[in-house]
Amino acid sequence: MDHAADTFRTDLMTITRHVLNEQSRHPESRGDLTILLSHIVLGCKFVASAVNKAGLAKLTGLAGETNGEEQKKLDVLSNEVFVNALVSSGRTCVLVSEEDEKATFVDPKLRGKYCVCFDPLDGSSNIDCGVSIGTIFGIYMIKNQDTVTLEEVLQPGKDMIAAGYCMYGSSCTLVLSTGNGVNGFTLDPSLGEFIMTHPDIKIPPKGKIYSVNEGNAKNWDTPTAKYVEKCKYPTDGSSPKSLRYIGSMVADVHRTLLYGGIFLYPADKKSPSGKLRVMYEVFPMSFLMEEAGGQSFTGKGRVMDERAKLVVQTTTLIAVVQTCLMLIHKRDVRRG
Ligand code: AHM
Ligand code: MG
Repeated sequence: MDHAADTFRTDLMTITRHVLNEQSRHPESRGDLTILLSHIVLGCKFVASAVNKAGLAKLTGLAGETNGEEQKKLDVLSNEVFVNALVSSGRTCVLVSEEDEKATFVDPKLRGKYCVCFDPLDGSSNIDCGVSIGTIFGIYMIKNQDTVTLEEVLQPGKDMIAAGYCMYGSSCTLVLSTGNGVNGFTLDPSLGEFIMTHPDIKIPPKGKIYSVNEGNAKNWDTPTAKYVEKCKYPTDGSSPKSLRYIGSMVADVHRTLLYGGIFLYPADKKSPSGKLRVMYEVFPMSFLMEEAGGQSFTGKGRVMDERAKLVVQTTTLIAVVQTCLMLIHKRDVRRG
C-alpha cells in the first residue's frame, strides 16, 4: 500500500495559510496585516538565501570594503531588502531599523497604518563565522498615518500587535505571534515556503539553562551577580543550571522558548542602561515570550509596560536602552 502521507506531509500549514486563518478570526479585517506579513516573509527568505551564500558570494566583511567589485555587508544588504519590502507593501507609514539612525517616514503616497520596528540582521559578531543570526520585528498600529509623528512611534511595548523573528541557523525558522499564541515555521528550501513545524509554542514550565555573557561579570551589580551565582551553586539542593550563550539574541531566545530557562542581558558598569535596544530587540522578544507563557522583566518591572525614550543629543530614535532584560518563566521567578 502506498502511504504517501507517512513519508511526506501532504497537508501543509504554510505561514500564509496560517496568517489567513488568523485573519478570518477578525471578520472586519481588510487583510492589511496579512499583506504586511507576507512582505516580511519575503524579506526573511531573501536574507536566508543571502546568509547561506555569504561565504561564497563574499558578503562577509565590512561594508565599504571592495573585493574586486563593491561588496555590501550582509546587515546593510538585509536592511535594504526589508526597507524595500516594507515600503512596497503599501501598509507601513514608519520604519524603525537598527541600521538606520533615524526613523524612516514612508512617502505619503505609499503609506499604510503600520509602524514596523526591526533589526534586519541581529547578532553581528556572529555573521562572519557562520553562527546563527536572525531578523527581529515588532509591529504597531498608528492611529493616523498621514499625521504620524516620532512621538507616536514611541509607544509602550504593550501596544505592540504582532512580533516575530527569523533565525538563520542550521535551518531557517520563523517564529510569529499576532497576539494569539506563538507558532514556529521552518523554511523548506525545495518549496520556498515556511511550513508550520512548531505549533502553539509554550515555554517549558521549568528550565535548566541560564544564558548570559559572563564575561561582563566584573561589572555587574550585586543582585545580578548573586542570581548567576545561585544558578551555578544552588542553595536549595537542586542541580546547577547549564550555561548556554551564543551571543545572538535570536538564537538564545529561540532556545529559551523551546527548552526553557532564563536569558538575561543585564545593565552593568560599562553599559549602565544595558545593551539591547528596546524597540526592535527587547519589545518584540518580550511580546513573544509573554505570548508563549513566559515573562520578561527590566529588573524593576514588566518590560512591556516600558516606553522607548528619545535620545535628545542625537535627535534620533535610538536609545531605546534598557536596564536589564530577563526572559524567564513564571516558576523560575518565584523560585528566584
Ligand atoms: P547587535 O545588534 O550589534 O548584533 O547586538 C545585539 C546582540 C544580541 O543579538 C546579543 O544578545 C548581544 O548583542 C550579545 O552581546 P555581547 O556580545 O555583548 O554578549
Ligand atoms: Mg541587534
